[in-house]
Amino acid sequence: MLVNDWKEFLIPYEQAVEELKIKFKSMRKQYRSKKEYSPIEFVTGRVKEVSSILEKAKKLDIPLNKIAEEMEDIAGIRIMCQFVEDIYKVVQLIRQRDGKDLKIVYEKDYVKNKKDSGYRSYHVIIKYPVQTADGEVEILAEIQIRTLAMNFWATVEHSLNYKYKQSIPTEIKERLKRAAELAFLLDEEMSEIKEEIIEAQKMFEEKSGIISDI
Ligand code: 0O2
Repeated sequence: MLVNDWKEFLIPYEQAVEELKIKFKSMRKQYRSKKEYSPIEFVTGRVKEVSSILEKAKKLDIPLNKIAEEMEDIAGIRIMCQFVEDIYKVVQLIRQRDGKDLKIVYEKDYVKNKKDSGYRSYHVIIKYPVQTADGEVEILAEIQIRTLAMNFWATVEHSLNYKYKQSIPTEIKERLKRAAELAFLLDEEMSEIKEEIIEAQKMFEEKSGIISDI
């Protein structure tokens, strides 16, 4: 595919990422304007780089003409939560939209079933309709839902994988696995005092009059 063909191919994915980011950010806003606790802390999104698409296609043996059908994470949304329980609340919020503005294809719970690397996150693969100048296009997108601690770990591990070209030395790998367990322990400890934390955050926001539009 030529550069311009890729640009055109990625347009609906870019649109989907922007729309989904707005939708989840606005859920957070709605909770906050009702002065309710939001299970969504913050939202990010990205369209996969062409070089990463090609690398993954090669790794998974996906022919170029099957990329749109078979590659699930060209459009990716990440939702960060404060507590592990919030992840499942967000999953519920997504399930409530199933058959409305999106369709759930399948879910992967890497929170309860961590990957060998130590990776934890909840993935929901969706089909999302995008209105384009040429009519409606349905694209696949991946929503990753994780705690702040899981996100810290995954970001660090992702950079190390990049540095070591997917072959992290065994000792660092072991340390990362331990770090993943410690991050999960942190999440569990925080959950134990969740109510205290939420109350303190509420008091702090009221005192300082913070109105966030994130
Ligand atoms: P990027 O750069 O984030 O886009 P697999 O075949 O099991 O390796 P698969 O089938 O593509 O992976 O699906 P899976 O397991 O749902 O993983 C998709 C995405 O989840 C990855 O995208 C990562 O974003 C994230 N992920 C999965 N496993 C790990 C892990 O061990 N460490 C980190 N840091 N992230 C992970 P990409 O395409 O790998 O990368």
